Amino acid sequence: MSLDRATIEKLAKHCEDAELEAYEITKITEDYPEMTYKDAYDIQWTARAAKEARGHKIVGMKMGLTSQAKMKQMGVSDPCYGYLADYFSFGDGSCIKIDELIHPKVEAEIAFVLKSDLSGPGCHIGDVLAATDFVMPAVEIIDSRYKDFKFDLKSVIADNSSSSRYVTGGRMRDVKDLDLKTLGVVMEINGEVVEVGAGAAVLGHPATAIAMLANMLAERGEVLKAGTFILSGAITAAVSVKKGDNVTVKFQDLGTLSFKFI
Ligand code: 0L1
Ligand code: MG
Repeated sequence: MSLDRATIEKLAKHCEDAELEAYEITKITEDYPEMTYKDAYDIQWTARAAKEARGHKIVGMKMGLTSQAKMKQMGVSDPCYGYLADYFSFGDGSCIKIDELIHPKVEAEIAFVLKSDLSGPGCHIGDVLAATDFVMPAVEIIDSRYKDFKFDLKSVIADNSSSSRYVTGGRMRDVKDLDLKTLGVVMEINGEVVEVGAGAAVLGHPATAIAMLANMLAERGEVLKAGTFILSGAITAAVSVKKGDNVTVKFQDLGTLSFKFI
């Protein structure tokens, strides 16, 4: 049974207040076990509309839980998506205020920027590669609002799939010149290698995650417009960070990006 509109709005505010004021909440399915996947996305889209109504711009999308290892760890069988708001976005060399976040973790990702619209159903990796203007390095900073990062898939979807900040840098490249499946990544924190990975960690190929996003959005009648920036999902495991940490990620063929938590 679906939640009513008033409850969807109440829960959207509940999750968004926790994001804006950086405090933990318990997973919402504990109080609303009857919540459906559609309710979860309705909550996410309602919080997104609230940000836009306050003058924020939605600057992109993200796919989450895209690695088999992470899906297994969380006991879920499907990835999820979220939106990226203007104030989530940081450039290479930035300082990110950790006190605005709860328990952030960093994960290396490949970002796609589209040159033509992409829509489902039936969207596949070939459609994605043909519609991609360029790819570039990114690091996502995830920050589940749920206590101890403990959640289920519906709760995490309602919480905008843990989106909080992201950093872009390095070099933009044409996908024709790269093998995104074998593209390697080395993540260092304070000069120490903490994670390594390759693009295939993302559903076998990062473009698969973009196709999946187009197909999931089609269920709501939504299309990925030309120019959309999309984080395709984590290549590395997510690593917890603390104040003062310097994060550097080296991407094969795409350059390096660095930033600091202050
Ligand atoms: O971007 C991600 O893969 C994270 C999605 C949400 C799950 C989490 O917070 O770990
Ligand atoms: Mg991510």
